[in-house]
Amino acid sequence: MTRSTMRGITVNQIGYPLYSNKHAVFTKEGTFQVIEEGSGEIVFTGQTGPLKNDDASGHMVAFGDFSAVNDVGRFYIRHEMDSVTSATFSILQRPYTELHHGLLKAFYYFRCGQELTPEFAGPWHHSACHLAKGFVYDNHKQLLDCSGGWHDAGDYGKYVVPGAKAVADLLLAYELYPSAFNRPTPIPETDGIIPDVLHECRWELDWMFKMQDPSGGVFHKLTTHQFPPLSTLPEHDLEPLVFSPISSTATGCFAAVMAKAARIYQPFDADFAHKCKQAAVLSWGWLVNNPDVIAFHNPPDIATGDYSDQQDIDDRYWAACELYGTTHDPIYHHALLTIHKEPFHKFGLCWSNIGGYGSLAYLLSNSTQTDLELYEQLLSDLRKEADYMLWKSTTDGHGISLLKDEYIWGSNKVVMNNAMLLLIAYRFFKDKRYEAAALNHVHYLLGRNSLDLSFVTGFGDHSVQHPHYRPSIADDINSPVPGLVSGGPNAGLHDDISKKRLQGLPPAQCFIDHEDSYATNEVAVYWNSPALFVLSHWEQQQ
Ligand code: G3I
Ligand code: 9MR
Ligand code: ZN
Repeated sequence: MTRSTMRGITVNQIGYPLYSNKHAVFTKEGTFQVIEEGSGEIVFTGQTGPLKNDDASGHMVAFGDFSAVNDVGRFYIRHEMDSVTSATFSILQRPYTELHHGLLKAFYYFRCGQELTPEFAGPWHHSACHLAKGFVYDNHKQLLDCSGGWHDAGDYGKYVVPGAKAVADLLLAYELYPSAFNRPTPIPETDGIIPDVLHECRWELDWMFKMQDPSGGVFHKLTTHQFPPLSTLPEHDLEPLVFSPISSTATGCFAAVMAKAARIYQPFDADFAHKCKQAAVLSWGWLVNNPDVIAFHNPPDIATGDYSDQQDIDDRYWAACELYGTTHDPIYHHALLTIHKEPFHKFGLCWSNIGGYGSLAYLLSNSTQTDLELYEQLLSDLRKEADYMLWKSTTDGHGISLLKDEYIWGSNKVVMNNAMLLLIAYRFFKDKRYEAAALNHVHYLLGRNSLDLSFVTGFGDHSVQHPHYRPSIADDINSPVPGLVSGGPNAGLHDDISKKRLQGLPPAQCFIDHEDSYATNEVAVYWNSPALFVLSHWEQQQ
């Protein structure tokens, strides 16, 4: 069973960079034309390639190459045998500027504990939420400040592990592409001195400090007992807030991201950088004193997201690598060399498998104590990983690195994480094929997919309208908050409406733009963050 696409021609609905490879995806072979929107002038006529079966979507698809069009403007595409035209798109030197701002601004909308004012939030303003103190689960008498940070997603929970991933992506984006952040976003802290992306991350880091116990252990999450009803505005969610127990995954990620932040903020605010470093060192001490996995499982009376993970070796590795990069202390070098010998995925960029950030910290560090053998090993592993993604991308009908069975919960995050890895490989090996493959992942996210849908709210002429995002469900504004990356197709059919409406569809079609579909159409900070990293590559000033 297949569902037909909205249009038989899909494109990146935002646009294509000048002089890049430009392809549309067709469901019919034949002659096509690229037409300038304003004048109606045909600027290019081409032939599609041959149709081939796209396993993931169940469609027959053909690429149509219009790379030769290098005029700046706004265009659409028409197939000779069809009256239906594609979405419109731009060709520009830097087509993603607004989108890049939107993806960063989304983090402002995710903020907790602060009034979002009309000046910065437009119609989506709301008063400050979740200001009450939280109870420590294991010690109900203890009440602690827990305000600030970002809501995780469509729910209002705040979880350390995914929060750390999101901050890491943003800090990495700034570290590798600083010039992409030259223009203000703007947010309340915009001062023209510290880049807004660092202001935004600090909002989350300041909250994270509150999640650290004096022992150095870090509480896994801060949530209510249950998810609030869908129609709840953030400031109306007044149920008690609970610090769930400490986990070794949260503690590892906390130590890692704090150590990374210490390096990044050093030139701007040495006191803050020092505070981050101290916090990281304290948590490392806890990890050393607690060598066994302290995995998190929801206590019986707590039903919010669990981010449960039986393995903490990747989190410990990331922590050791970042602490080494920041302090150059051989203790951490010894620790990371030891941990590296264990079998785990060295380039995972997902909350459940996060060791990749450790490997990247090591590869990007200029430290003189670098172990050459490990460095070479990591480089060769990075190349293998990128080559595998490249291979998958060349076999896929839409040019992305997802096999049929990789359309899981949050598949768009996998798409963006993979694009991120390809771009990092491009940085080391200067192989243009990696950069081109990463750009195909961007095209997929923004509409060149079998649903003809841009997965970023507010961006593209056919974009997600009904995300599983409580503020937008509960408000009376038609448009969703803009700049949010939807989870994307999930063949697991993990929610009722997916089970009902998507049964039997090919994996890439298992998506429904409905507010009830948390398993396909929720939004989350750590889905926005790799997208922001990836788009930063095309936003940098050459
Ligand atoms: O990794 C396996 C894969 O090997 C297997 O083939 C596939 C088959 O379904 O499953 C994959 O695991 C999935 C995992 O996500 C991948 O990260 C699980 O089935 C799936 O249940 C799990 O979903 C997680 C979901 O919470 C439910 O626990 C998502 O990753 C995670 O992003 C999501 O996070 C939620 C928070 O709990 C609450 N806040 C919102 C947030 C986003 O929806
Ligand atoms: O809204 C919740 C979303 O943020 C989570 O990702 C999801 C999975 O844990 O759960 C959602 O909440 C639903 C709950 O799990 C089951 N009852 C309906 C809730 C709202 O649709
Ligand atoms: Zn809040």
